[in-house]
Amino acid sequence: MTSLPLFYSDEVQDARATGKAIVALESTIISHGLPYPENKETARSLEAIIRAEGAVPATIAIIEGRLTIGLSERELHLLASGEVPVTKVSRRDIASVIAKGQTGATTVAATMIAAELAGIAVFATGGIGGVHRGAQQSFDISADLPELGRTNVAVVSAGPKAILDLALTMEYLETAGVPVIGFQTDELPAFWSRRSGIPLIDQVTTPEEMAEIMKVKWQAGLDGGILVANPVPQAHEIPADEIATAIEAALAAADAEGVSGKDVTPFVLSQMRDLTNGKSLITNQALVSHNAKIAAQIAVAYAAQTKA
Ligand code: PSU
Ligand code: MN
Repeated sequence: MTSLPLFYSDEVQDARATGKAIVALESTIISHGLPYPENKETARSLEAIIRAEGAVPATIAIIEGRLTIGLSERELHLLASGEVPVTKVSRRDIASVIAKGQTGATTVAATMIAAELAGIAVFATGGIGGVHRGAQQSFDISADLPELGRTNVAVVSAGPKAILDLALTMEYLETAGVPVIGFQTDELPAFWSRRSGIPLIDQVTTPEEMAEIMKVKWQAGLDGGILVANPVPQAHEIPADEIATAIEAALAAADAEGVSGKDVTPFVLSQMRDLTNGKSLITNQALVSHNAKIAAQIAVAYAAQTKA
């Protein structure tokens, strides 16, 4: 058993006590993925979407050294506004940020760790990190991937971010034993786009089917996460050929400025907003909202199927 202390909001604490479905939300997307004030509005609206489906949202972050599950208005503002320095926290950074009493926003990897500790089985995000283009040289592979290989949480996302090498990301996930399951799709979605050209061999059409796979996997002791691949709704998608030029320009800018390490993803996402005149931001918000909705439905189904 771990002794890493968790600090719950009243709403999440109550949901735990009564066995209600809970959906984890990450906070890097708030602090480093979206601009202020859209980030704060998106964070609150994701929580509302989850409640409307009959589940309870648990946004996760490290607030002044406390690993916090469910954020207050003040805590959310702290992360969104940039009034205090907010560290981007992946698995590597958790211990240090807690030990120093700092405030940090959790990535997919760090949010998965906290969610598993809190007994939360479903987590909604935008797009996971993955194998970067040119990783053969740079070695840039997101810590989200090994985490999916070891931590028991189902992550609902619109695929890996399209700035990545999607084919190599799929190879990594296969090696790590991570099921990648299309939610009502037979193709890997590519974040802003519904299609990537990469077929998925595994798919479900309902939240109940998804919950059944989670149950079988974890009851069998097959540890590790599940990637639920949920495409952005048609009305908000930017087709792959339309966004390809912007992606290449954004990656070239990162290269030219020598951006590396954990700064790459936030830098490229903000370049994308400028290069698409804000269109990528609207799509990003739409896809996260849709993921939150499907994640809540899966969490409700999973809670019903695993009730003692
Ligand atoms: N999804 C989004 N926007 C984001 C992210 C995901 O729509 O900003 C964040 C997640 O927190 C993810 C992180 O874990 O980007 C990946 O960062 P890196 O490539 O450095 O591992
Ligand atoms: Mn990286």
